[in-house]
Amino acid sequence: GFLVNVLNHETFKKGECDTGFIAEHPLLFDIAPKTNKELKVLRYIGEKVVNETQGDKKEFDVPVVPSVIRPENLSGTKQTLDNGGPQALIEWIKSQKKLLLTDTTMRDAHQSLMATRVRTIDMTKIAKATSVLGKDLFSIEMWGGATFDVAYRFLKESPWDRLEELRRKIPNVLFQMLIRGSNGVGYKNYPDNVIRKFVQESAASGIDVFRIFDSLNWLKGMEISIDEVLKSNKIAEACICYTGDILDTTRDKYSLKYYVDMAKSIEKTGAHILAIKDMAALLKPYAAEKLIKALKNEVSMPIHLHTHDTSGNAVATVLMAAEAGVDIIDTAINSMSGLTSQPALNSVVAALENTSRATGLDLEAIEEISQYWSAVRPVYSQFESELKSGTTEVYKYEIPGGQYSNLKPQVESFGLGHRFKEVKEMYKQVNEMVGDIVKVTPSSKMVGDLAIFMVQNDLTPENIYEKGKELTYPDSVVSYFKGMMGQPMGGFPKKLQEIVLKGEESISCRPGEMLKEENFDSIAKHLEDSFNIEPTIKDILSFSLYPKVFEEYLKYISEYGDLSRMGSDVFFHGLYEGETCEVEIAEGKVLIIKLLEIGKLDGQGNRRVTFEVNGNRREISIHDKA
Ligand code: 3PY
Ligand code: ZN
Repeated sequence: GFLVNVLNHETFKKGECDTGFIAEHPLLFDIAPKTNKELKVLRYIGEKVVNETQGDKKEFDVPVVPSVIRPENLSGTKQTLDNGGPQALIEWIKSQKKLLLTDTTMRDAHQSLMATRVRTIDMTKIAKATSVLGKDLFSIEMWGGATFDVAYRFLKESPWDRLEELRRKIPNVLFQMLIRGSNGVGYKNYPDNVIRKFVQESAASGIDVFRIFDSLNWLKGMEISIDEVLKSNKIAEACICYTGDILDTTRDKYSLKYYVDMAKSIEKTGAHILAIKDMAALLKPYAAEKLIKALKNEVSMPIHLHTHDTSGNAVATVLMAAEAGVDIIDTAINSMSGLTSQPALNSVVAALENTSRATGLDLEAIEEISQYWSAVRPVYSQFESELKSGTTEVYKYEIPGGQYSNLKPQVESFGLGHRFKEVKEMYKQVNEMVGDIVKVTPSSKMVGDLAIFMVQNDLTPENIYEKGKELTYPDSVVSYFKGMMGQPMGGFPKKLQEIVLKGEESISCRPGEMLKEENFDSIAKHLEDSFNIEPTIKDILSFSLYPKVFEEYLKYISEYGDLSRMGSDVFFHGLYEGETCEVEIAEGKVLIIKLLEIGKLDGQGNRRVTFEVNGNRREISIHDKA
């Protein structure tokens, strides 16, 4: 199989060869990949087509990146913060009549719509255009929450590289991240020195606004993060997580007074901005008006509202909040908005044009960004939920947007797909059993885990105290009842706590006071010894947060290389026979790869996969796992 090599040879093309040509060029017969990097890329694509797609792939439109010219010294909210510090930014926010907008497309939108799978390359392609066409945004939420571990776990790329690359390409708009207080970007409490170092490194790498929350609205769980953000001279945005319904007077645990009191406590911490984090889309339009009005009267910090559109009511909620004087609103670019994602950015801009709260964003400009994302989205369709329209079911179940798109696959992984409705009903009942709590990562995961466990073991809120006595509960449930997620408002239900803990003690202090400091030097040594790398502090932090996930990532890239510059259609869907793609294997070094043939199964259970790489024929053998 050297014909392609012959046909593409420069000498052959020029017609300067005679009968000695083939004999004089032994390399023509060489069909093994030339470099290690090339081999790794071909092996990745080979594995994908042999063991996943069998070469079946539909055509995807190429997303059009709007061409823009960035004016010199384009300055925005980032410069207001960098030049004047947090106080200058806060004064600036307070002096604005317009409704300020955050664009969550690169974080919560895809976390809530497609299981957090959007890859860095799809963000960096549109980054420069976003910096110009979206220059009047207040901030871009593009980091934190689940994006950190998913980047390593499923996308095999470094979240730190994403942050730094986007920062280089968007120098003018504030970058915002979501941090789960003492749970960092993880699902459990971490030692204080991990949280502090993580905040420092995130700030140094480009994060300006830290949205900090505690999954039980327990202020102590946010203390360390707030303190470290203040020390870093960045913006501390502390959250009230919204749950229940302040319009429903029969549910009085989470009343207007509860939220106002919490806001006042937050103000005392020195945090700069107050966020209302409506992670489950429970804040109805008239409740938003009531809440924002009350908070505006009681605290002087700017207020930033975060909500989801699961019910279909979110734009109405945004407009009512705007009427009531909210300062900043979270929205997502239209083609990435709605349903479990944020309310539609472009629609809010349009709705407020020619009103006193007009946003100052250019509708035509952001429409171009929307078209880009609408072409990106189909590549990720396998990660989308089946939800096709808004549902008022959320008001009943109180399942957060990010969890909504993940719960179904999680339930299916337990073989309980056919009992999904039961699990959702149980989610509601479990919430009552564990004390009617705020549900957001990781407390929401705990409620979900227990709901699945109950359905799996045929437990009910009535029979659990007998039937569930001897059972071992999921880790998250044990951790919650031990106090390792913090303290829920109103305390733990004692009877349930006893059967879960089986005599083990629970704590009432801040978990960070009990956890041993992480030893960064010994992690560095471990990484050096085991993976032959010179670990950076970012590597050390990633290991501290997710030891197993980070190690698996390192192993993966040593086997397949850094695939972050491979197009997402190829990364997820491989190639079809005859298709050509370009993969950048290093800055400026591009391989033009064509899949020629997926060969027949041989006696060893392997298939020969034939490519053309930069005009040369290449063959590799891939084991067929089927
Ligand atoms: C997260 O913690 O990732 C969330 O988005 C919670 O709403
Ligand atoms: Zn959210």
